Amino acid sequence: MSTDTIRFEVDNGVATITLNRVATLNAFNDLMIQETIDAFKQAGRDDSVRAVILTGAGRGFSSGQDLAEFRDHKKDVSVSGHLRGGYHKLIQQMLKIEKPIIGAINGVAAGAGLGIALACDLRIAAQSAVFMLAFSKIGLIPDAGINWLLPRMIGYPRAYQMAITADKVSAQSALAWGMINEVVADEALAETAQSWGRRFASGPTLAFGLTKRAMLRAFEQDFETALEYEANIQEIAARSHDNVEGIAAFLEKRPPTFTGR
Ligand code: T3D
Repeated sequence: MSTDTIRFEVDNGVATITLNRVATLNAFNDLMIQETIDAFKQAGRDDSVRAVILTGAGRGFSSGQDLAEFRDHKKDVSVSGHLRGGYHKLIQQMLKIEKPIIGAINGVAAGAGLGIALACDLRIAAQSAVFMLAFSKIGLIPDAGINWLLPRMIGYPRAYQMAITADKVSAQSALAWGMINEVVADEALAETAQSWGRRFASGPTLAFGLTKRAMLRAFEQDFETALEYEANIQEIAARSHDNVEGIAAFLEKRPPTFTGR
């Protein structure tokens, strides 16, 4: 796996992917999209990894599509083809990984950078982070899954307002609107994210992953279908080591030792 534009580290069952094109506030060029996809694939394949953190190096999380590369691309690649071959594959990879993904939003998340932040399962933001749908400033519509994800999190009026004003939304407002899970002091972000990661990495990973599958699928299902689907998924969870261990630990009044299986 090449890591020219990202860093990839695994420690204590937690994989940390750091977007690392600091001079552009971690704008996504094609190489960074591909390397981030590969990093998520690696994190998904490695059984020792039981939680993933996505963050940015420097003062930005990600400023979205690299606009210099976008201008050059437009001559020979269709935008829709670029989205399908790049961001869509990255987001699909993130949704497919049945392990919790924590976005540690260290600075500005703009354009497709916000889309990738929203595709994380949980988000912790530094106090100084801002969220911005930059697209309308350059005559584009939101993409990278934002039209689907954002109105579900914060409601249509706020999502549409963010889209057509392209105003920056503070971390505190993002928290109040339900876009993120927690705001912490800037200097506490990395350790808070690692501590969440370690906590999830010692949990019942199979159940965490199946929960992600059931909840994401339920967005698309009617209630009856969702009930049926969760019953089938629970059947899988109920056959796991961690279910047996969890019940035994409860009855024996001791902490469980989950293996993730
Ligand atoms: O084909 C497809 O797939 C289409 C998909 C499109 C998806 C999209 O993401 S479209 C939206 C793209 N993103 C933007 O429009 C945001 C552009 N950036 C900004 O508006 C601002 O940089 C920020 C609000 C994010 C941050 O502002 P500020 O003042 O903190 O920083 P800055 O000075 O503007 O940026 C710092 C440097 O990063 C600067 O370079 P310099 O002058 O120091 O050499 C700036 O040019 C560079 N930079 C920031 N964003 C991008 C970028 N370079 C390339 N692409 C960027 N997106």
